[in-house]
Amino acid sequence: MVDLEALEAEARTSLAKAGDEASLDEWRVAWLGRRGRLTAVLRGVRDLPAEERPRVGAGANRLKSALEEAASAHRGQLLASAADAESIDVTLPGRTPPLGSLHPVTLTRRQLERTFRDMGFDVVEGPDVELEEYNFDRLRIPAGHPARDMWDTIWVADDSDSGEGKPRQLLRTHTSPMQIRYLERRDPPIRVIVPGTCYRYEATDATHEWMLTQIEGLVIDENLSFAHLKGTLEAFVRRVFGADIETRFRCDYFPFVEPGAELGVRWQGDWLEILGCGMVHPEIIEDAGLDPERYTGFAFGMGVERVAMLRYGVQDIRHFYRNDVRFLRQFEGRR
Ligand code: FA5
Repeated sequence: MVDLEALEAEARTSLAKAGDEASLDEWRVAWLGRRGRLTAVLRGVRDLPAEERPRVGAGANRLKSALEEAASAHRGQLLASAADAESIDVTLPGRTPPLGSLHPVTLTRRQLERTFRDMGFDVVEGPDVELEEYNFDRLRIPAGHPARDMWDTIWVADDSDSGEGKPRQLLRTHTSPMQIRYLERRDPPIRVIVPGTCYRYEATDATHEWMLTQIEGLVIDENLSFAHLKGTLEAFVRRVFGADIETRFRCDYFPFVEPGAELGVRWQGDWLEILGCGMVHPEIIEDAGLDPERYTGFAFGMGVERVAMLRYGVQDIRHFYRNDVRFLRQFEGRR
């Protein structure tokens, strides 16, 4: 005697346990396959006594279709829950990944560049690794000149055998060599700034770093006087720091300008020197192939970290390149 009801209960219990497609396939083989349990029952019908055959045959056939239906419903459920697990819930709020932000010196450099552009200056860049000739000699600072002490230099070693007698290279100590390079290529009127990194072999303190950013300015034209220098720089400083900023010009010495000056701004009850400047020396104008009687001009070199200190109230210049994210994060979202 075959107990079709017990068989069905067993088949359904084991179907419910099939958690993925592979176990569903195994179940199908075990129950409905060629050697499956139900297939065996159907095959055995012909060996039953004649009066039993109709009941068992019809019942087993019904059970077969019922199990096939149950298996395909179960398969549908498995597919649906797999799709759920992979799907994206578009109703969830978006999350911004951590993106990083611009460095305060970059922010300041960009603001200064924008302001100079608005005032009609072009912007060019020059090499960090420079020839001694441009960094010093052609700026009227020959070897042995005491003014070389103003810029403690990081030299680029040439270890090759042919190094002897070759032009010496260094990491530029200021952006002024670009005055010479620009004058080699361009004719007046000239109104240009040169932002860039400079390097000095010097001890650091709260206002001095060994790596610094400068913005060089060069203006050459007919009939320019010290009044143009002063007017341009004061207008610039007011644009950057506001009309109330207190400034002062003081005499300073740089071999490539005559006269030379420094510009300081009021900072924490004291003065902070932000740039050196002066009228371009007539010999430099002459070396560029121009008539110094006709052309005059002025130049300046501004310290970008110093301006950033004023702008953001940073007490110590050494914070800028320490790479402490707690310091850098304070500038997130600034422009
Ligand atoms: C010069 O470098 C001249 N080339 C500037 C110049 C250009 C004068 C054109 C005349 C004509 P000085 O060494 O003073 O000058 O540097 C210029 C500015 O760079 C300073 O006013 C200061 O703001 C900044 N600076 C200089 N040294 C450092 C330093 N170690 N760390 C941070 N900023 C510095």
